[in-house]
Amino acid sequence: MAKHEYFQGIKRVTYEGPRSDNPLAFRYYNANQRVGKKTMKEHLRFAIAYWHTFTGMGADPFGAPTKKFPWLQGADALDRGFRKMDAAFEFMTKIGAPYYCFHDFDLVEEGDSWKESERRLQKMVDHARSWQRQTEVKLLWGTANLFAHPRYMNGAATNPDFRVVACAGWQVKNALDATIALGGAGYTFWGGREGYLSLLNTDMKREQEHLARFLGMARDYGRANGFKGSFYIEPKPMEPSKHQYDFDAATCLSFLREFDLLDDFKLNIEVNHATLAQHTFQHELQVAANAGKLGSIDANRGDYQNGWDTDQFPNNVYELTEAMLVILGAGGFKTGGINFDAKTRRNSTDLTDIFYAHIGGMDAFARALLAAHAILEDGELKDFVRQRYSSFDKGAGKQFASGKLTLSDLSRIAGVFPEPEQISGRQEYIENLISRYV
Ligand code: XLS
Ligand code: NI
Ligand code: NI
Repeated sequence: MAKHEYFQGIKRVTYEGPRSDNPLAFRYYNANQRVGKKTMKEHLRFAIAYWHTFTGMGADPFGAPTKKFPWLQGADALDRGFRKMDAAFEFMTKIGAPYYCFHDFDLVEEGDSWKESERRLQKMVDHARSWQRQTEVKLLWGTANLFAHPRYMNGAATNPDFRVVACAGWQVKNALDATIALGGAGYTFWGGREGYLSLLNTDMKREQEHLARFLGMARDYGRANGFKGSFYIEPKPMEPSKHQYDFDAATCLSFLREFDLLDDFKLNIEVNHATLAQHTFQHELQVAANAGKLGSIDANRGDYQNGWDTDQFPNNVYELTEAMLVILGAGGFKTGGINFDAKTRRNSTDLTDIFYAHIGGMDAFARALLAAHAILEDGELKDFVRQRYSSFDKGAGKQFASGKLTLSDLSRIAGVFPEPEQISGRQEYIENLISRYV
């Protein structure tokens, strides 16, 4: 165990029920409460994002960091890495999160040589392994930061300079090794710089072919070295690049299909990325689920007035209920989970704020899970949708759906009927039905 307690005065956060007014207790998230066939903990599989929570110090394009994390005060990089990890495991244990996610260089700062970086990473992996043994916290997924270093300004796997692509390969190999060593259930690719700023200097076709080649190499390496978890692609339309190749779920699926990568990759859907692509989160989840590729989610929320990834903590129970309907409908998480890719605001500078943020997010998802489960149990919503399409379950409608009719048949059948009567879509009725459970 760590010698030092970073979150002093905060005990393990427990469930106290909806009537509690203790700001450091859960009012809905009750880890071992059964909801259908699984406990809340098994359904939701919460993960803490190492980058926002322990590394993100509140800097923005207009100002210096505001957060004085005591674990980042150490004298040298490894020392800071160890302290940060001690703080992370203390936090994750106190909040009761079963998982975490990291980028390679969230764990420890990159060194000034390949060798030094690898040495540091190795030390951090050993430290994490020992923490995982002492606690029940596990790794949901690992990833490589292929966007922060200046060498990636023109892309990582899609960089026009092969030497930079090789650097990205070095990083992904190490990040995969770390993920495998720590028993990670997944490995994520988020391509913030895999895209372009101007088409005038870009060979888009070539870059996309390189990206596919690179992903295939990572898959082969992972599989050959014992990685049995899921590979995820995390769609995002823009920011930091102007045009990103993994624009949204549909774009990613068509890319994976084109390059024959669909068998090994699933999607990691992030709320704020969905809204940046002008979709709802639910829409993106459903597109992934329809292809059998709904792997994991990055939970956060955007801002209605701002057009960028504000990564706020989720708090809209109605919207989350709609999302949980899709997730439960698709059979729930297998290797994936709910990673809070969210950060406290720049002016939330107390360490306790990190607890309030996660408690709020976890409670919001717990309420949404309860509501969505009850809605599915009740069955009216499902029946309504089934009924809406029931003309395809019999007679000519069924023949059409199974490909037994021609366009001429349709034309002949249309002539037999009078003008179809109006059938209401009843959106408001259905919305009220959801409200009853929220
Ligand atoms: C950035 C992404 C990033 C990924 C991991 O917008 O959400 O945090 O989740 O690289
Ligand atoms: Ni994300
Ligand atoms: Ni994001």
